[in-house]
Amino acid sequence: MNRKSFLKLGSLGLASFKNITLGLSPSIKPIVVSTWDSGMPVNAAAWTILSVNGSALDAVEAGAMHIENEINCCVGLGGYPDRDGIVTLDACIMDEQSNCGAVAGLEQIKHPVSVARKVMELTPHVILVGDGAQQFALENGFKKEARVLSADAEKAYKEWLQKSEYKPVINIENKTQNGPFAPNFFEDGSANHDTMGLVALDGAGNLSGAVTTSGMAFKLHGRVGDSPIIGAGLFVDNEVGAATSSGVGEEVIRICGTHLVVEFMRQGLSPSQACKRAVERIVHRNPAKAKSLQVGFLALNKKGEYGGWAVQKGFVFSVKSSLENKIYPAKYSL
Ligand code: SD4
Repeated sequence: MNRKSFLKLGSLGLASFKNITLGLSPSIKPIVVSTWDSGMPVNAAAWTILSVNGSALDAVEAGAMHIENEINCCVGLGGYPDRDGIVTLDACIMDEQSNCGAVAGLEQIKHPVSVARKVMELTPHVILVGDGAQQFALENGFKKEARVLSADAEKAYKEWLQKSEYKPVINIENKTQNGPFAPNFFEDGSANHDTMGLVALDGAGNLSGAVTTSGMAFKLHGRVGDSPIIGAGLFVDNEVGAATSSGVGEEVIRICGTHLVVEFMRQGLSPSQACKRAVERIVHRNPAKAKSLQVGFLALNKKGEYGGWAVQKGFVFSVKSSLENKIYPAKYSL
């Protein structure tokens, strides 16, 4: 190591130390942040690419694919079905040049995030839905998987069918656990989140993001949430930062949530303050309703600083860089 790079490393370390003592996230690259504690293995998959100078785009796709592979997880084909017992998947991806692609209501395809990337790279469009998305996937070499529910999903669906109560409440860890509708909980009380959103900053200083989900459990067939919608579930602006969301997608769509977070960062707010302001927009619109819903935002800026904020207690996010590999609880408004 020559003197110049040693000094650079020293000042970086010092800046990080200063930030940590001030309670701010350190400024560093590469870095990947993702929603929930299930983001830890996702970040590890993304890190295999970021740590060898790979692109943020490849890293976020690898991270999302990792969790889509987990058949007993909540996100991909192992996720909970819609009201009719069919698993439909939503995903999107966005790169540093504002290229983006998405799929919604995709059935029987294991890696919706990769189909979304193909939509971005091979078509002049941004979103493909339903049968058209599946047709496009098959034409591009993706395999059609059998239509089977994972053991967890089948059990939960059978239980839900007993009442067939259409009362989607998601991600409120402290409130739904004993409530009438708690699709995100296993018997042992552990959470089963159905969305993975991740954003990354690579060594070259470029940002990208991806989201993949089976959507809200037992949703109406055809319902699309925020996750595949650019500006709602994911937004990347390479000059400013990137953001992703989890929670009740309808609330995020109504305020163009992640676009709003990025715009707040553009105005100079830190990632966590930007997320807070977007959450406040949801709460302010309807404070009574906000008490019974959860939305969490997670943001990363161009400097590698990150932060999250949620409507309620319970939203956590995972961070991986050369400085740390950790899960953080997000602060919350209510
Ligand atoms: C949706 N935002 O479909 C997703 C659900 C989610 O963890 O985030 N679940 O509305």
